[in-house]
Amino acid sequence: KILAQKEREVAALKEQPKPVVTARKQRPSLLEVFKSSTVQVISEVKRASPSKGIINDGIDPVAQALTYEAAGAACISVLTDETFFKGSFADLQQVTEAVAIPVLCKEFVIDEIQLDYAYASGASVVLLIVAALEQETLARLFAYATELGLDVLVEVHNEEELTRALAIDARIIGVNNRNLKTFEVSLEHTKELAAKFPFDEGRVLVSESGMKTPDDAAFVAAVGASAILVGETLMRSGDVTATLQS
Ligand code: IGP
Repeated sequence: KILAQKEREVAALKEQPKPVVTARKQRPSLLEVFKSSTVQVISEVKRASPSKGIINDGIDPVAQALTYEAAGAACISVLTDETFFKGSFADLQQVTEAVAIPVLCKEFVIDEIQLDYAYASGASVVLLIVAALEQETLARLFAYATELGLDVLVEVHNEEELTRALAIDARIIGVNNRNLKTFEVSLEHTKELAAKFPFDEGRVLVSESGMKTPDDAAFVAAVGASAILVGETLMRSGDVTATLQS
């Protein structure tokens, strides 16, 4: 359903004039940031999701992002999908203007035009979901994002997808603990794929979704994750700074 919606959005974006790129800030590269010995946090601005409905649509994305940054987040992730996640490229633009750390455009990318919008909105990182793309398209979008100077987080959920991510030489690979088809969540996915992960090649593993407690973070860090991607737990927290720092 999401991908069908994306096809329509891409067709509409192609009718528009190309987005204007204004001055872009220099931001640290994710690989640089992830060299730290402590587990890094990619903190997400996420108002809603298909699996959870409304999570928190009362917050101001900029205020939330500034809190994340001040609390020590390594990167801010901003959902830009409107239909299913209540995000927007306007949210992304406002957040990139407000913070200095890397910003990830969280989108279901199926076409270069969406990468143009991510770039024009000031993002320094984009997501490519292996499960959503044919291998040839994945390779083409990865090359295009890299050409733009963007970092690419390549998302996988099983061993076959990990093999496909390695085939395009992805260096930053996210294991989504949530199955996007069934919404089932288990941190065991990170553990299983970490066992097959070529850490020795300088690639970094990001554990995505379902992180609720410091123990969860410690569990994935212990199997080799350099970073975790956290949305819901931070969006629902009454004390975002304390939750992030725990
Ligand atoms: C965050 P959570 O369970 O902490 O809210 O998950 C993030 O991993 C999740 O939003 C996500 C996602 C995605 C959303 C991971 N991959 C792809 C949309 C598309």
